[in-house]
Amino acid sequence: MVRLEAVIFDVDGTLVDSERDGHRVAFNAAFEEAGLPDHWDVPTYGRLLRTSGGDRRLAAWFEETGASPEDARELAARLHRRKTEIMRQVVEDGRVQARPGVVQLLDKLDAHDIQVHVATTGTRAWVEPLLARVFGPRFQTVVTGTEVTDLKPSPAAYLRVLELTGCSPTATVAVEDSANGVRAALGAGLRCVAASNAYTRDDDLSGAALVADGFTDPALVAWFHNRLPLPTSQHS
Ligand code: XBP
Ligand code: MG
Repeated sequence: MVRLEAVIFDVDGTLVDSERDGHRVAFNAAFEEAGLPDHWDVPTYGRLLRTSGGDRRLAAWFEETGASPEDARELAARLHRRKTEIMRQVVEDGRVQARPGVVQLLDKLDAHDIQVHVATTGTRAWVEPLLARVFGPRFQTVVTGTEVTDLKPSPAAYLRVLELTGCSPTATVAVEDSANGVRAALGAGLRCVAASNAYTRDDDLSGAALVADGFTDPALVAWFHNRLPLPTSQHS
């Protein structure tokens, strides 16, 4: 079995439960502030999550509800700027938390000197403060949707992490929550462990090496445990 050297984590829905009570709330606040009648309830937002990236999600919504492509793009860009500011505040207020079991996994990886990196399609302006607040300075490389123009399911963010770190794809695993994320990881030549959540329970995650219910799922804990390097004392 190949031993692990690095793990690359997705953020939204994977490291943190950020969609329903974080991004969705920020989008709705931006609609309200702009005097728009739009409002995304929990199931509607679940459907819209199939489009990666907040500004693209907004543009798809405005087109779907009758705007021309040009108007939809312009309105989406404006609203997304404000949504990003609101999301920063949501993060600062401590309203986005780590998923149960994530910190324990990160501690275990750290204890075995496994590198941890991030590949997300979210915007750097809220990703950085979120990672700092919830996890501290653990992640060595962070690639966001601000640096890569092709969002998941494109493998671009993962390829960029591999390029920046020089990690070998065969000794690296991605951790994702969604169909778009699993496709992105596989497209970069990585194995992927999927930790689904309430929004992605019915996604097609079948390309993943393991599909778990979350980070406390014994199957996920065992999967990582079995691939950790032996403690230094047992090497000799
Ligand atoms: C997550 C996203 C993100 C967030 C919103 O996808 O699509 O766009 O929903 O963040 P993944 P922004 O978990 O696959 O990276 O509004 O900053 O885009
Ligand atoms: Mg995700």
